[in-house]
Amino acid sequence: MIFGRSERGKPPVEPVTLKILVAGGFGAGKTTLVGAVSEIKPLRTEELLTEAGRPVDDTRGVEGKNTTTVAMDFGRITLREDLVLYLFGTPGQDRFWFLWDELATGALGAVVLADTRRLEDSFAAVDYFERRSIPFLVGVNCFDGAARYPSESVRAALDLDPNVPLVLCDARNRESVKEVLIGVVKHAMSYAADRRAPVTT
Ligand SMILES: Nc1nc2c(ncn2[C@@H]2O[C@H](COP(=O)(O)OP(=O)(O)OP(=O)(O)O)[C@@H](O)[C@H]2O)c(=O)[nH]1
Ligand SMILES: [Mg+2]
Repeated sequence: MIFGRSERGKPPVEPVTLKILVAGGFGAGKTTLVGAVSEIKPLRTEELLTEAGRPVDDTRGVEGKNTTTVAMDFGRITLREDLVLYLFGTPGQDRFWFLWDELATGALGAVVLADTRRLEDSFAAVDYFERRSIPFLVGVNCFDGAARYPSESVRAALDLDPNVPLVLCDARNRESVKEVLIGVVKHAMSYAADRRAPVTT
């Protein structure tokens, strides 16, 4: 007996896997974001912030924080049955910057998490992706008690190109983080499509 296409069971789909970086300043919520959406137990490389590190670890504004990422966070999320994201959270402190190039290799796009109380901490991440032409989206992590600013002011302060998306999010909330990740995938796809488009004169 011959089955029509619709009668055959759907063949298993081989998902496309994409690598997304989660960057931003110290304590912006990168580890929290990866942990909020990952469907596998996230790999973390947290070390305690110690008294000895006080002169170099600037914890102003994040006084409750007692650990920091020293290598990376790693997590995975299936956005659709045919689309899986591997998330790589970067360390936030300057002294671990040498790891960024390694982590950025092969990344489709990036999320720059920003905390409006320490916006200047995200300048370096914005510069990093701009210089390497890696498409990125800015996620403003709305911490409790932090003042809310209009998106336009945050965009101006970060000197963002008009085509860079900026969204408000809560790094602790799975649905909110999913929106951010969908946003970065869409942005990276349209960025890639624009680059492929033939130049007409
Ligand atoms: N209120 C609130 N707290 C948050 C949010 N995101 C993170 N936090 C808290 O802020 C602190 C810093 O979060 P982390 O996720 O460790 O920040 P990080 O960016 O990974 O930090 P580094 O790896 O040290 O750069 C933690 O104590 C979190 O519980 C948020 O959206 N709202
Ligand atoms: Mg971290």
